[in-house]
Amino acid sequence: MFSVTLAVTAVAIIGSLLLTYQLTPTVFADGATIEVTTTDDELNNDGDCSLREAITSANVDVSIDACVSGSGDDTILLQESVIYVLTISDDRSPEDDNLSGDLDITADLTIEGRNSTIDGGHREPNQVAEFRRIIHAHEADVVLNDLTITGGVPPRFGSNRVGGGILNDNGSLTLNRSRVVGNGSLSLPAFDTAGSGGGIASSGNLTLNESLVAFNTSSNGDQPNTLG
Ligand SMILES: [Ca+2]
Ligand SMILES: [Ca+2]
Ligand SMILES: [Ca+2]
Ligand SMILES: [Ca+2]
Repeated sequence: MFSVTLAVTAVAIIGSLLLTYQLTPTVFADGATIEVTTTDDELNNDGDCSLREAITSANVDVSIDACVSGSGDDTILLQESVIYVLTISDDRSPEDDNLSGDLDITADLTIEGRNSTIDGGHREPNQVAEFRRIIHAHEADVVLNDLTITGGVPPRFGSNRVGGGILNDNGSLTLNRSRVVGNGSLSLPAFDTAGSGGGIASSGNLTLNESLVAFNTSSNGDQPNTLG
């Protein structure tokens, strides 16, 4: 009698496990689509989703402000044909946590630009821009589609003083139908700036499809692993 009860109980437990397994959907981290809803450069909690907030959501797979939480290899969807002007400066203390200055991408990410522009505000060759590089990719696979990167200059301080528009730091960067124009990498002796890679500096894989890297300024001439 005891053994029969045990067997019945064991079957019931296994049946319960099977039922639980079948009813619980398997969740794969196959990427979220994070929709940007404001052109403001901000990292706050005012009920919208800025580009900077979306990138942090994708980097760490949590929900920032009203952004959808990232989940693995994410896609950020920009608004169509608008300009995102970066305004949070890190002029004197460049950082890599996407808190200020350049937009730091630390996980695999696609940005659907929808013909929009990210603008760092840098205009004249000799202007010491208050705002810095546009995109800093850290050992990540990054794909930029239908996006324009303009008005960026590298930080004047810190170790990565190259790449005015984009710095691809040991990752894989692909540009499709995108433009990197009007960025600058200046030689500023007082600040010991390297001054190369006006458009893009890349220490990883770089692929350009139907894309333009032009009209960028570099006072240091062409250097290895730099474009524009
Ligand atoms: Ca916000
Ligand atoms: Ca992610
Ligand atoms: Ca950075
Ligand atoms: Ca930054």
